Amino acid sequence: MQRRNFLSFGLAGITSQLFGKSLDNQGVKNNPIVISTWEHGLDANKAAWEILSKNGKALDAVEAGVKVSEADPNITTVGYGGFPDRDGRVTLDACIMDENSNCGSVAFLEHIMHPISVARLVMEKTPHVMLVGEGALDFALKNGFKKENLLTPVAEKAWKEWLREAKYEPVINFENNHDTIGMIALDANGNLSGACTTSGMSWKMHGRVGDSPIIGAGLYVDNEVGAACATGVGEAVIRTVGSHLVVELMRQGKSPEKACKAAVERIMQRFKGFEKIQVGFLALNKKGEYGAYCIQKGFNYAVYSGKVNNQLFDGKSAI
Ligand code: SD4
Repeated sequence: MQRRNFLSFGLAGITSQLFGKSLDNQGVKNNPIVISTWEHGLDANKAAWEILSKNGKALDAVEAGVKVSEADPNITTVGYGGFPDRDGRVTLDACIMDENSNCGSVAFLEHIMHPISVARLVMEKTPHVMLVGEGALDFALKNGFKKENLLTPVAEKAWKEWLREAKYEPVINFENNHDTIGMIALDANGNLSGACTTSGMSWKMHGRVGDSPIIGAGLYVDNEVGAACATGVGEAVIRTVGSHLVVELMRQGKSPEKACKAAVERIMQRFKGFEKIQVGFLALNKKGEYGAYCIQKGFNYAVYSGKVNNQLFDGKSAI
């Protein structure tokens, strides 16, 4: 008897090693996948896939993935190198959510290269979901994060140029205004997690917070159904609690793309002047199906899975 048990466990172990799949979590087996917004999602996906392809957790994958964008000074819309607000201050928003509906968020955070990791710590170490401004900074510093200058010479120059006219007019798909990274992953155990991080709209008012750190707006994960994230003008996304809406529409049976489309249409019904703004949603369901939809042409997203080798796709658009 004991020998038979030993043999069957041994075989299960060998099979799982061979096929690279985990057999825990009640035997659920899945093909991992990670998807993320915009072209810089390609580099971010690579870091996430490193973890997912070794049967790592979706939560660890999304954190590691978006950290790549946060640390890249050439991405002027996320983390280090992000364009500042109209007072020349780089203020960051980020949130993270796991398969158990645990979530953490930071907003209006300055001087910290990896707001997503602070958001994760808020989730794991505090009784709260969201910390903002100085409170978030104090919390980060007490937990070993370093205070850094995130305003790069390029961002400072762009800000000084903007100051000459000081006109606040977000430009559709202009990379400085619409390049938040939202990332969603499904791991080998069939668990979903997501992360979203941004420096927000360039030249925003000091203190402005967008949708990206708001659970339900910039990101939402429901491990029963799927997950969604948003990019574009946060004011429009918050008004419709966009990512939560997408997940609820998937719960009602819509495919990821159809759910994103319906959420975009809701914004277009409610938001006067939608012709002048971009909003894009990206979604993944529990089966690993994904899709996107946006108001304007020009939104793309990156997919990495066992079947898709880190490719960029165009989101369908309403206009
Ligand atoms: C915001 N949604 O702060 C963010 C901006 C963005 O791609 O998505 N940029 O409103």
